Amino acid sequence: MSRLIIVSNRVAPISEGGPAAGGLAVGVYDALKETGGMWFGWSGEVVSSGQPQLQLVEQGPVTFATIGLARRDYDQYYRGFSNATLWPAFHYRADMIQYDGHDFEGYWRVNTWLAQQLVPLLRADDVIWVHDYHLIPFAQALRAAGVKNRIGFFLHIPFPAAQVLLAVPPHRALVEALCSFDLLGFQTQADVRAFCDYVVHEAAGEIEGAEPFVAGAPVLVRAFGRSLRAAAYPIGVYPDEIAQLAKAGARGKSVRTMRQTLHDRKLIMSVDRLDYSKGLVERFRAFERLLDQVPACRNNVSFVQIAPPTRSDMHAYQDIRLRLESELGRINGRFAELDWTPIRYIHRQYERSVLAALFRQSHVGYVTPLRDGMNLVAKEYVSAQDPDDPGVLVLSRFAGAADELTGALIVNPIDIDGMAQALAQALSMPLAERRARYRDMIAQLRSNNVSVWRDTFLRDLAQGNGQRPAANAA
Ligand code: GDG
Repeated sequence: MSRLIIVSNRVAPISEGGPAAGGLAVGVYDALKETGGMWFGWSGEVVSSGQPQLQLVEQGPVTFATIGLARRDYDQYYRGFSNATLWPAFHYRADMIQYDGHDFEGYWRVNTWLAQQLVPLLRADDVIWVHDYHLIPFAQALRAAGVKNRIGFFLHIPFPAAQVLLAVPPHRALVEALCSFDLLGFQTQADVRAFCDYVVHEAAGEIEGAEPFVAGAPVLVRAFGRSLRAAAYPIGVYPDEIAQLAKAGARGKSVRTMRQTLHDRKLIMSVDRLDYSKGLVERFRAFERLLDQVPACRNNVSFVQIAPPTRSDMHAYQDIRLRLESELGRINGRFAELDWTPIRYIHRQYERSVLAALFRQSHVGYVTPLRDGMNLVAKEYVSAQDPDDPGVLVLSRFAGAADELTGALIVNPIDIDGMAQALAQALSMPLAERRARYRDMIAQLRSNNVSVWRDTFLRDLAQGNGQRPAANAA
């Protein structure tokens, strides 16, 4: 069996309890543990003097190959083009896109340099799986260095509609670079459709194969003189492991203390990195609307928002934090009682087991991003429920997870009244309906867990780009 090489911007620092916050880290580490192989990428360190050095650490079946970034590279590649240009553009926030040509050059330069660091570690039959928007030019750089291995790419965030992508000045170079991969994986069919639409209408390319763009039946793409394949591979979780974690965690101290301070109140629960794509301000306002419109909820419902910091050295992230905390103060000031705080907001990370246990304790999982590639929290919330007395998921239609979790109450996060109504419905939903919705969702999560996601992608990658026969892989 070929060795698997995972390439991602950040190689997650692994501790006993698994990787720290971040969907990519959780999904990829779980996958690599099963197959063994190498995980290559940035160590998370910014090196202030001298050349960054590659470090190799073996941990069981996984080799971690990490390297630091020079300050200028971090600023241009990571903070600049990846997170100030691509992240807002790919989340449909054309109003927030910042563009600097030097950052774009830095993005390309760092991708080329990282690819050159990987080349000496490669064997002829390795299968290379590159992850996410930081590394779009990676295959082009490997090909330029003579690498002929199979190279696949999975985009964890949405692929935007062509009209939004056109706002990124070097859009053509990006899509051309994507066409150097053998297989492109997206979270949803809508993302595949958006990519194909760009290829056909903006790059005079051709698509063979038809909708629905399902995993296991990729379409053939011909563009920029290359052939490749593309399909949707919705990322999953391990629902049974999460359920175990949730059951065990319920006996832990944090959860017991929490239950005591809640008394008999119902609990609404949200967990997100503090990112402007996650719709936190709108979510707080919809909870406020619920308290306005359903007085019985006052002092009878508590909303806990856990929002660990992310990219906090960027202005856009400092702004969203200020806006959120100002809304929080206003809403709590308006409704709080001496013995009740409506929104408990925690700007810190918790252990996975505590989160899972809190999900199980809560009556509503409130997951309402403005845009999200998939959203693993939605899947983790459902997984953590008690099958006999499950909570209700309130889920944004703009999360990729909404395609699969049809048993959720699906909301539009812009529609504050609609979200308040969904919360009211979730809080009073009869047990039989909660069970039926849960059964529907948990069956879906079990049938498309993270192993299925990985195996389907890797199986399709092994079949090549639709042009070269598989025997010519190395
Ligand atoms: C990207 C895409 C896509 C959160 N807080 C803590 C914590 N987390 C964990 C959650 C979950 C993960 O981080 C977050 O994953 P999401 O999927 O919700 O969102 P992103 O980080 O934006 O991930 C996303 C994902 O990649 C995978 O493809 O679904 O659309 O944007 O697992 O539980 N974990 C711990 N403490 C926390 O405080 N331990």
